[in-house]
Amino acid sequence: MESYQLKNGTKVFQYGLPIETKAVIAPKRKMKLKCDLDVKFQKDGTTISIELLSEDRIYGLGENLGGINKRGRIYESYCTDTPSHIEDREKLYSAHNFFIVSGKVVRGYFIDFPGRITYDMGYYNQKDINIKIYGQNFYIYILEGKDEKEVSSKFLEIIGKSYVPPKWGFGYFQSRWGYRNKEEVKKVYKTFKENDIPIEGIYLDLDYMDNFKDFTISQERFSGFKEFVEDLKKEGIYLIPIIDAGVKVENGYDIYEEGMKGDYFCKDKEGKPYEGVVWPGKVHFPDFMKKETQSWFGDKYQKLTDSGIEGFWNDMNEPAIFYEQEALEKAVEYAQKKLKNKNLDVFSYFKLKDNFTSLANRDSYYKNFYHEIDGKKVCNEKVHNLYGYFMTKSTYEALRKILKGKRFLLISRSSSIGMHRYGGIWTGDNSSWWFHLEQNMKMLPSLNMCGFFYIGADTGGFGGNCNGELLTRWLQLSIFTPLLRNHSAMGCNNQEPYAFTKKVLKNTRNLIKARYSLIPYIYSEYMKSVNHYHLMFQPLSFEFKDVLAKEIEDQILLGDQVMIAPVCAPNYKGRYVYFPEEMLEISFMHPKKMIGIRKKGIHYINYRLEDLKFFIRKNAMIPYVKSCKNLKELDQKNLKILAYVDNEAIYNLYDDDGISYDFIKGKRFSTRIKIIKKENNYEIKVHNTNPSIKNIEFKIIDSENHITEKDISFINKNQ
Ligand code: MIG
Repeated sequence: MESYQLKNGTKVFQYGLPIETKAVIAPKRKMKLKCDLDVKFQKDGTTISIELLSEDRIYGLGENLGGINKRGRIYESYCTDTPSHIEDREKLYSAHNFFIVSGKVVRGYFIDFPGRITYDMGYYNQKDINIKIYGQNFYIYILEGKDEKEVSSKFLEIIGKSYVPPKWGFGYFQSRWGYRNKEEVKKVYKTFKENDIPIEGIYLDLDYMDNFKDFTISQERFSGFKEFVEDLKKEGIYLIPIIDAGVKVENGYDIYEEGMKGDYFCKDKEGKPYEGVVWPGKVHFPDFMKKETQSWFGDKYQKLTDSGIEGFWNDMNEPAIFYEQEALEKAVEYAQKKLKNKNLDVFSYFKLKDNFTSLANRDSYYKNFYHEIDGKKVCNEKVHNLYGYFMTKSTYEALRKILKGKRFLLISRSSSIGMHRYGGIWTGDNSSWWFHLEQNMKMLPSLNMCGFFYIGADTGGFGGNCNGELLTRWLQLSIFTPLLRNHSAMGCNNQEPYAFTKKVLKNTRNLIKARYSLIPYIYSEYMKSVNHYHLMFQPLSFEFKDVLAKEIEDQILLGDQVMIAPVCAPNYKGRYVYFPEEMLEISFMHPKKMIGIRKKGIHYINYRLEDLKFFIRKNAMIPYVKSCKNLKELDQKNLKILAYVDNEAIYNLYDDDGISYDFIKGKRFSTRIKIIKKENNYEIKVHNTNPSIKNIEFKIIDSENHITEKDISFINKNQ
């Protein structure tokens, strides 16, 4: 075993000869270190056990179901296309192998291994974490710190800065699988406009393609694509097309033919391109582990960027496989044999049925194809969790070149740590279930801990039929998530904000407007989190150390200044909220009566469908502006500040041009606001380098509920 230390003190233990995933980018220095982990090698893998004390809590593991506290459940890292996120689902589309155990001491663990890992987080045995790594070559990173914040920060530091979308990526996006043609897409936009609902863009699902072929456009449904893209862009609307991992096997299809000629596809046991079946029928999977494939496939995105496209979503990149030809044939054969002149008993019937229903994403398929890594053949199973990561990395690298210095929107369904530097993720095919709204919230801090910041769930739910109440409640959460997208599956009821009653339309419109008002805060918190390796969404327990705060699972902190507590069940007019400290309750939709201090403790909070509630922490503030129809029209001239100041509050409002990468070189704007409470007044100091801000309107509340209003005007001079 080799061991290393990273600059920030992280310890690294190397077992065997791991595959380099480049999840961590911090350089490592060889150093003799002792590993106190209980690591056991077995024939079929490695097990690690970690003792759990009764007070220990577990955080992290990114995209997974379960609580904010991950204890008491089983999880698996093996990226899979999971259409139904039921309560006991152990794995989803991504593999995020970082977790923190927090009790008397706080420790972070990252297992850098691209194959299957299972975690029993104190499920069978409450006193133990039992991890099984399906291999013997991996790195384990151990991070220590005084608290969860420090440990998660250290981890974010070693895996490198997260992907940053353009500012317009923070707008509202509408999506649906089944907007059949460009007229329908235009109509969606028109309806948003007519109903005065802000919108930034529309996602294009499989419908735009010709026969599910990547980088093609259906001439029947989306002819004149370039003009269509440009027309909408003139209105400020971006189109975001989907790209699938599998390439259709079809003579005459240029991508297929180039892929064959260039030897860019994954191979089967015999060395022929591996064949699976997905949307287009038979497909080959680009071998993203090969440099040549990465740049070949990446460059193909230009076919769409040439039409003015500046954003993509990479789908089915676990990769999802509906079936293998052979497996289907076997199932059919079995059925024919069983059915012929026979009276099926119930067990044979189940077996027959299962033969068909279990065809998708079988473990055996992933043993049947191979990648080429540094000239060596490696079975997919061994590097399974890297597929979506490397697909998205190749998209990112190509788009950086193609779009020159312009930022672009990029999300992927499958990911593992490392991919966070190249794109965001949506959390896959959830359902229009209340429980998934709650899961959405719980997942946010875990995703941040694993480096993913540009995140969001399908608002309203992907599968199933959403109703107006659920959509409204969901938006009350989603307007705080960096990626805000309402998306739904083909075949289910429409769920655009206008698809329900007038009342729902009014409420959802106001919520989306509120999102645009809050952009200064959301963007600022996003960028500061990424730049300074902080979490944007935190469990309460990371900030407050009392017993209750540690157990709160249905409220989280958003940035430095705000706590949110969405309603996640039907029929409620409010809910109980725990205040770990005094906070200012905001009814954002009712500016006149939106203010009230809540004392530390548990309070019942009215939370109507018409409202947007959040809570400003003590000695904190939030910036906002008037709403706009899309981010091109964002007007920050008149910045507003809502503050709760008991003695002194400071806020650094971050901003930049929103489209270039100049922020990396330090081209950023800052508005530093300091409010100090004096005897009967406030002293306000502002240091502003943001030329778009000309005036700041303050509304300051103290713990006695006294409201003070002030106005500060300045034309780009420091105060
Ligand atoms: O097998 O492209 O998660 O967002 O609408 C389903 C159709 C394939 C899965 C994605 C979903 C998308 C859908 N896709």
